[in-house]
Amino acid sequence: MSAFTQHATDLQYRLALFGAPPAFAERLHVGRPNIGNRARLMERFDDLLDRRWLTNDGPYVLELERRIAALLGVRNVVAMCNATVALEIAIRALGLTGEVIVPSFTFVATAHALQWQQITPVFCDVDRHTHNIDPARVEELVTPRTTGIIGVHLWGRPADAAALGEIAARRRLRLMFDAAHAFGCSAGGRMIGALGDAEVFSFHATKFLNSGEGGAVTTNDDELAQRMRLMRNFGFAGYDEVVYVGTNGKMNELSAAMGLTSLEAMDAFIAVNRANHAAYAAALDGIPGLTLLRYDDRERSNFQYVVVDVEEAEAGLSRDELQQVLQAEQVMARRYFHPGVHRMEPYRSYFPQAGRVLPETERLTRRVLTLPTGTAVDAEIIGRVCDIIRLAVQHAPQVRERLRATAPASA
Ligand code: T4K
Repeated sequence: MSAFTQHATDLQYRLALFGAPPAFAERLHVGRPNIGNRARLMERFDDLLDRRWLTNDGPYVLELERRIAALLGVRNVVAMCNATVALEIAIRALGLTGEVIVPSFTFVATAHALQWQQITPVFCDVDRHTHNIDPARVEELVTPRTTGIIGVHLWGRPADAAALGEIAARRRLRLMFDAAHAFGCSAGGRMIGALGDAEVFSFHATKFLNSGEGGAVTTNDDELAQRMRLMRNFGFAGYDEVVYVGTNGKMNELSAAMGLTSLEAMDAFIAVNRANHAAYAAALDGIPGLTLLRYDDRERSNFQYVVVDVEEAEAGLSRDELQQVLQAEQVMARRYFHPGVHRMEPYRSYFPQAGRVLPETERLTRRVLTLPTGTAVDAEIIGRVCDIIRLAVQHAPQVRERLRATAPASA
């Protein structure tokens, strides 16, 4: 048998792309929810069913708000049905209009929450290393129509609140943060939650703190909090007195019960995520072209995202090729946040040239791959995921050839 045939035979037994059985019998997801103490959750469900109080500022919602406020060291926590509605309400309560500066390297909801209210998101480039909005690029985007800036703490790593705060104060803009990823994380040693005028957290099933669906706005501004409380409840100030245009942004009791249970397991979730991150760091070490995004040791982090940067020239495979290899093995690695919000509708029609001023965003959306973590994953699984990656990179030319040969004709 020639060396080449031997090679091909090996891969045939080792990678699903070449016909081997997938490494995992079931799909391994990036966003597998962490549950916490199931018995305690069931107790809470029983209790709320017994009391027949299911929503509208129920005791579990109030308890969740109180406990989050204490943990984050912020005066007000306004729980909501999800972070997208929380963003919309915070944006409206802050009086934002016209144009608001946001990164494009984020989940689409950050921009949609503005556009939904006829406010134009003006996309700002991000920093190559932090992946967060680049304060040096913000000021050139300010126009007479600009009313605010929304920073995103991407992957739970804090945006530069000091630099953004300085610009906002000087240009008389409101500043808020999309902190959807950042529950339990700190900035400059203080828990994220009291930065800018308001911060918005997500408690979606895939998030670090999970209430099924849910979110919250946190702020030290009591008046703003009061406005948001009214807005999330149709604007009702009493049984039949409405003082604002409002919506229904309330969190229900089942979600709050889940959120409280999740909150109680927070330290355990962090320990698992941290260990998973360390296992990835060890297992990916030395694979050419792959760099694991690190969390700052001086800050508190939830380690909820395992983010890998793929340098195609060194790995011999592009991020997309690596994703295809992994998906064949049932590892559902994700391309967050590809292709960038500016390349999604309606923004790509509104601003077809936006990519020209977003070179770092465009670069990252081609390189970043997010891998599975959380309580559904352990060091053994991570070892197997990384073995697949290592093997694929070692045999990059054959893998690339195989991918090309098996690609659908239209691709
Ligand atoms: N701002 C930022 C920066 C955000 O990242 C997000 C949300 C928001 C604002 C808005 O927050 P919310 O309004 O959602 O509270 C997911 C989440 O749906 C979304 O919440 C999240 N960001 C985003 C980063 O990821 P998708 O469409 O990419 O994935 P999804 O929901 O299909 O879940 C990923 C995988 O997780 C699934 O393929 C399977 C697995 N999964 C998912 C769910 C829901 C499970 O195993 N169990 C589950 O219950 O958006």
